[in-house]
Amino acid sequence: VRAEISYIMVKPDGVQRGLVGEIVGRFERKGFTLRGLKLFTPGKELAEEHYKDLSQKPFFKDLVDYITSGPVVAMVWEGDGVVKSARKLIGSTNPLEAEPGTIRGDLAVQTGRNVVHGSDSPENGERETALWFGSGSVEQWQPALAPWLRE
Ligand code: DAT
Ligand code: MG
Repeated sequence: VRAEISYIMVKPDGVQRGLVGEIVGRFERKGFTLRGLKLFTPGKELAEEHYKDLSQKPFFKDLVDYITSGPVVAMVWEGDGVVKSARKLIGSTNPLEAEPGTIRGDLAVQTGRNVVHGSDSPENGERETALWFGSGSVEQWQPALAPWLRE
């Protein structure tokens, strides 16, 4: 079976606020495997495709403007159950409702500036990875620590 992957992104506010290391570190320390990482400013077309399920929402334009407002750090993380676990590490969409200890709970105050994205299903993990990295373009490697993380 194919390894589960999640598309995780530090949004422009997270990059501007110098939170990249903090956020990457949380996924590293948890024990997931980094498969891809790049910094760049996404275009409107990419942002709209990424958030296409929300295209009818009143906040869609603001959301696309925000995501395209500066560089993001696009990442792919792999691991058993990574999609659901990453959502837990990230916390609720509204940072004021996110539990302390989560990224949004610790580092953000507003839904429109919630510093990080995480895929909501394994299917979307694949879809978003293909969208942001191109299919087949993420690295495949075996961390030397793997036997110390999984029996
Ligand atoms: P999540 O990012 O937790 O998966 P989502 O997929 O429902 O949340 O929405 C994507 C992003 O859209 C979210 O991170 C911030 C923005 N957003 C969602 N609901 C919003 C709202 N009610 N008002 C403003 N922005 C919203
Ligand atoms: Mg979502």
